[in-house]
Formats: sequence, C-alpha cells, structure tokens
Amino acid sequence: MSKPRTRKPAFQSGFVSLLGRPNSGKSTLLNALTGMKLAIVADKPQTTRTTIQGVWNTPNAQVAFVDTPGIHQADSLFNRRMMQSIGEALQERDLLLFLIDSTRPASALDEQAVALIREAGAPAFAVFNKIDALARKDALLALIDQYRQWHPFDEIYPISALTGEGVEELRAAILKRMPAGPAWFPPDHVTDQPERFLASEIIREKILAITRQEVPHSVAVLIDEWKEEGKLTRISATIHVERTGQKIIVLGARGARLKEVGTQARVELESILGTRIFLTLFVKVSPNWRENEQFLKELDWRAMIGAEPVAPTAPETGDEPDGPVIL
Ligand SMILES: Nc1nc2c(ncn2[C@@H]2O[C@H](COP(=O)(O)OP(=O)(O)OP(=O)(O)O)[C@@H](O)[C@H]2O)c(=O)[nH]1
Ligand SMILES: [Mg+2]
Repeated sequence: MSKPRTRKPAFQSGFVSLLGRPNSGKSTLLNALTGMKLAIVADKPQTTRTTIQGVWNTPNAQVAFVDTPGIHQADSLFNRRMMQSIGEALQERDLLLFLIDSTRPASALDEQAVALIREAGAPAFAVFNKIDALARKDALLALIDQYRQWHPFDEIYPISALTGEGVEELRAAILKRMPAGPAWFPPDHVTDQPERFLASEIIREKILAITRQEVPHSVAVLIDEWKEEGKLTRISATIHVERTGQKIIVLGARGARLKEVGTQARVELESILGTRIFLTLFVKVSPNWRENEQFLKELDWRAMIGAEPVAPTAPETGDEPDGPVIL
C-alpha cells in the first residue's frame, strides 16, 4: 500500500502597509512585527518621513511590511512629499493595517484618514493600538463602533505594539490573508533602507527625544562621510535646523546636549552595525529647507543609493556649521 501523500503548504508572500495618523504607533509596530529596530520612534507626531520596508521571513512565508509617515494635512513641500509616499503605499497591497491610538478620541481628521483606506479598496484591518495605556477598556468599544461606522474594516485587533499584547494574534491573521506566491526578496534582506540612512535616522531619533516644540519638525540629518576602516566606521553627519535659536537648543550649554545625542546615537549604531563607530556631528542653520527641492532630494535616501557621500549643499545658510563634536 502506498503511503498517503502529504501536501507541502504553498509558500505565501505579500505586501502589507501600515497606515494611520501621526503618533499612532506604526513604526513601533513595524519594529515589533519584524523583531528589529528598523524605524525610529518618538513621542512626537510626524517622526517617520518616508516609507520604510521591513521584511518578515518564516520557513513558509515572506511578508514585506511598509511603514509610512502619519496621515496629516500637508502644509509644506516636504509634507506634500510625505503624503505622496503614503499614496504609493496604498497601491497594490495585499492588506492594509490602519493603526489607531486608542487613548485619543476620534476626530474629523481621523475620519479623513479612514477615507484614504476606503479609496484604496484593499482588505484592511483596524488595529487599535496602545491598549496598555487605556484607563477604561469600555471606551475602546465606543471607539471601535465609531471606526466601524466610517469603514467596514475586514477585521479588528486591539493591541499594544509596545508590550506585544495581541501582536501574535495580529501576525497570525495577517499570514492567513497572504496569497500563495514566491519569496520576492532573499531571506537575508530585512529592509530597503541603506545603513547610512538608518544612521541619520538614529541620530534624528536622539534629537527628537531631547527637544520639544518646533525643533523636531525643523531637524534634518544628512550623512557627510562614511568610511569603513576594518572594525571601525567613521561617520560624520550634519544636523540641519531652520533657525539659530534651534541650533542653540540642539547644542546645549557648551555643546553638552549635542554630545549626549552623539553618545546615545553611537552606542545604538555600534550595536546595530556591529562595528566600532567614530561619530562626528555638526549643527548648521539651513533656513527653509522644507521648501528646498534640492535639499529634499539629498534627504531622500532613494536618491542616495549608489551615490558617493556628498557634502550637503544646504540652501542659503544662516551661518557656519558648529562643531565638530567628536564622540
Ligand atoms: N503606551 C503605548 N505607547 C505606544 C504604543 N505604541 C507606540 N507607542 C508610543 O507612541 C509614540 C509614537 O510611536 P511611533 O511608533 O513613533 O508612532 P508613528 O505612528 O510611527 O508616528 P509617526 O511616524 O509620527 O507617524 C511613541 O512614544 C511610542 O513609544 C503602545 O502600544 N502603547
Ligand atoms: Mg513612524
């Protein structure tokens, strides 16, 4: 008698975009789903400025997650670019995850954000995040009802991207929705962003963590130099701000704040890149960079690929760069 043949499950693969209003926890979830620090996180809105891919590999499946900037009203050239990248992340996806900060009441802006999901026409889950911080769980039910009225989401998941609560259930549900298909990326491909972009982001994350008000939106970090010398990587970067007052804030008394930023960034980069890092930071006032086409081009890592380190040609600069602060 012949043995009954067991059929190997078909390989599944797909693209899943993470969308939602600023600060809802999209990047935290990307990192949780992939188990890696791929996107920076801050308690400020509009932290993520470009789409960032993170690939999750299992023996039988490959899911490419795409983190996006928070859906917001664009008021500068830079913000319009961010909204364009969200538009791209809505196209041809197998699944959309719409993240909601459950600790905040729903507003008209949230309804407008949901409208983007409706227009995309792809299957979508509503992911109610930050349930660890909910004072009253029954408030969540009312919030879920509200979102259900706005859009017939395919599935609803309450989670905490921070503590991991509900993330495994979400992951299993995502997998069920992935179509049969080949692995689109080699198994060691974890992200599309180059190391030098990640480095500039880690530096920006440390600045966001220590500055308030208008500074986070005004900060851009460009890598000027990246030299690998055996086990040592020399990185030099310029932190661009829009005004002299912001430069003073970033520098701190006798450069102490900048030094702290550099130390924290270096320690994290050494652990991510697995090399010793020699980091040099400069601060420069670059008025109006958010409206400067050329500057935004340099900021876009997709334009950096294959490019040799370039000295940032900042727009009419207010003054000379400060530094270097060597760490
Ligand atoms: N309590 C709690 N905080 C969370 C959770 N997920 C994210 N946060 C916090 O919420 C803040 C925003 O998180 P991000 O992951 O940067 O949010 P985002 O949606 O990517 O934000 P943008 O990139 O600005 O659109 C950070 O302070 C996170 O630590 C969660 O599940 N619980
Ligand atoms: Mg983000």
